[in-house]
Amino acid sequence: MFRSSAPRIVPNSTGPASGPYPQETPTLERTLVLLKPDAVQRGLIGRILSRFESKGLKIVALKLQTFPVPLIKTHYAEHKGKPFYNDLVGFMTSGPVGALILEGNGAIEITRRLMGATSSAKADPGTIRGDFGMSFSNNLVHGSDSAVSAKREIALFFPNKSEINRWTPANETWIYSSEELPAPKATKKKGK
Ligand code: IDP
Ligand code: MG
Repeated sequence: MFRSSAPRIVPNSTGPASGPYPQETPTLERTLVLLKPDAVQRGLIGRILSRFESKGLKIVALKLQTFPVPLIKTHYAEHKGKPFYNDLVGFMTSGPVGALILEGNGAIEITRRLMGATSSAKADPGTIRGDFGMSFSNNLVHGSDSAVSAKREIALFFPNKSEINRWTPANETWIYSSEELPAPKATKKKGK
């Protein structure tokens, strides 16, 4: 069957399960990921992106930039006043940061699990922080922690919608079963 290249974000089914999938398939989500300055300086961009790509998460936006202090302060506003806040802002503005948006069913929680615990020293082996880091603060990656955070952070780092791509990976029908495939975007009829 022909599938549009433009997926839509759909809510979970709340009705009774008609098969093994509807209640288990998480919502199609987008999440913001930052490859922190330590990941860039240590030449780990490729290996970290590879973790997300290999999992089946789709990169829909990607850029490398040294972000301004006010933007990083806004991003980490929840930590304002904590002892590590100033160092965190200094660290995050010390050089280029990779910013990307990942899309996939359940992308927010899956990304956090791939990243591992905040302290790289304590993060499980097999996670990005657990495999590549030793530090609490220099912990390589950021990932949105909820749907509300993801929406806010995506708007902050990708205010220009033209930077966000709608595309269908050639292997998508192998990553998901037919029941789990992100639904194609409904085509608007003229005059409606
Ligand atoms: P998260 O990145 O796992 O969501 P948060 O608690 O939101 O962790 O903290 C944001 C970032 O602030 C962390 O990723 C880390 O870089 C830094 N950070 C958090 N707690 C500490 C601390 O106690 N000491 C130093 N840096 C910290
Ligand atoms: Mg956090």
